[in-house]
Amino acid sequence: MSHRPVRKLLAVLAAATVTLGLTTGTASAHRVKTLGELARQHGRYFGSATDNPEFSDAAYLKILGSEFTSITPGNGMKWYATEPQQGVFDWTNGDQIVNFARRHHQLVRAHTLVWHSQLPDWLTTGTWTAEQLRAILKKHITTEVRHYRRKVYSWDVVNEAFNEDGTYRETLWYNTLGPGYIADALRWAHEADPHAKLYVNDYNIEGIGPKSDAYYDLVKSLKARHVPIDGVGVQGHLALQYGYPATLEANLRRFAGLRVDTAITELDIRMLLPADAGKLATQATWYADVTKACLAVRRCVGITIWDYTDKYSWIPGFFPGEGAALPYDENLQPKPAYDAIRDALSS
Ligand code: 9MR
Repeated sequence: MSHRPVRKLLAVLAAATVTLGLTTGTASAHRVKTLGELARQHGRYFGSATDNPEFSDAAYLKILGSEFTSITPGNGMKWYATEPQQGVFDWTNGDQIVNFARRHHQLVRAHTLVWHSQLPDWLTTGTWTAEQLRAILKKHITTEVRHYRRKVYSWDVVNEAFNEDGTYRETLWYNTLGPGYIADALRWAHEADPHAKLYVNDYNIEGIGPKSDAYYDLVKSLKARHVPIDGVGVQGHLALQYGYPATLEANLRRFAGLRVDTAITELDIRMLLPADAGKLATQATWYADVTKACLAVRRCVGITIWDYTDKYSWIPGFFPGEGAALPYDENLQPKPAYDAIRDALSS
């Protein structure tokens, strides 16, 4: 489905929603528009990550299914989940999320094929020659991308390939295969689903700096060699205490100049706890500013928040003493950030 631009795909999905009566006649005219609907007016999606354990929470699912026009599995499509034993594939978690998205006429941003983290033990404890590892990587990519062929809008093909200083991160992939693993992965993914938009994705590349420069150079070189690359995913794990990335818009724009899409793929804005009205107000401004930066750049196709509620955020588990990072609180109530995003999408 995804050979069409995101603008057209969103229109097709919206038409399906109306045809199936999922929005109700007169009520819909007066109903407040969702984040997804507001973003669609700009030809963008507004999405959320989700995770399989959350599927037992009916109140959570109601908002997930109605407010957003795109879904990303936070963990369900990672290597440890999809190929837990060599050559044995398990689609249970990924399929649950893709099926939910289909029922709710949402795009799927699929995440992720090649990463150094959340790999199965058989892969990290084995000793592999370059030839063996290359075959393992090709088989994994080909099998997973084929399984989700025509069901997902895009793939984060390679995740977090660079260090902060712009040098290659020394992962299993880089150390064994050299930097060529990135182009290989993109080519194999393209062969397996020629319509999926293929991304590289990373954190701390919101602003212009050595790490985003490395992506700029990478994309330029991939394009020059006709390697299939469609987009750069800017994760957007921000923290109030580290300041707002003021060059975000300029950064998104320079990638558009390389003829690739961009997307904000894992947005959350954490703070030192406890939260207070002042911090929540600053957070709201930041959410609005990120939204406006994306809307200002034609090739920024959408925004995904890294789950939508503080109830299921990864932050408190990874950064003790920090949290309150998402637009809905732990009781699934909208925070000031939610209204700020709405305002930014409404103007
Ligand atoms: O949200 C994911 C969380 O549930 C996992 O425990 C964590 C393990 O590293 O990964 C989280 O998602 C990460 C994403 O896949 C890549 N970018 C950073 C995200 C936060 O760690």
